[in-house]
Amino acid sequence: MSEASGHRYILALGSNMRLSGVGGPRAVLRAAIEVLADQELDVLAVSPIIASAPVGPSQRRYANAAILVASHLSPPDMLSLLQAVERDFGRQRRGQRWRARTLDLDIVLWTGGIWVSPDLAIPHPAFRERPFVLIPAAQIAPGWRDPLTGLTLRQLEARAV
Ligand code: A4P
Ligand code: MG
Repeated sequence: MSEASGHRYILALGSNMRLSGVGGPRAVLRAAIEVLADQELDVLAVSPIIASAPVGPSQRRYANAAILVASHLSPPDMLSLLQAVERDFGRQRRGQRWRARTLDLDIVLWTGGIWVSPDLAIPHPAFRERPFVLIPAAQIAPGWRDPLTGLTLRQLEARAV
């Protein structure tokens, strides 16, 4: 699609489940990036897909990646789009917390700086402590500065790993 423009976003992708008809977590991420590229955004850069040990209650290893996109969508509209794609990938709730997940899509940063509303915070509140977000994000946008700390993704990555 190419009516993008306006804003740029860094999105984080994670999966630690197979999806029948698609494959394992890496295949899920590749398929999700293809689906996103058909939506109201332009995919400008895709990181390598990394394998990472689970943080939190899940036992299964994750595949993680980050993409840089351009889009006219506002943050709430971008979140709605990402949640619709997550639903398409059959994310299932198990027990009280999200444990294993077919696909998790988070907004890490956007060119508008800080956004805070009841159901959306940008920068993503946890990204500075998460190598599985910082390693791929620093590969596609090393010089992008976190508006809260003033540090670049490369600097945050060096601190976290
Ligand atoms: N929300 C607020 N800000 C944002 C944002 N910037 N981007 C809200 C996306 N969503 C945002 O998210 C819950 C709510 O967060 C959303 O409805 C949205 O309004 P969720 O993804 O539906 O639920 P969750 O995953 O249970 O919560 P949370 O805290 O986002 O989970 P995490 O912290 O993202 O943990 N280990 C490895 N190695 N790799 C991973 O990818 N991922 C998780 C998920 C845990 N461990 C992992 C990985
Ligand atoms: Mg999420």
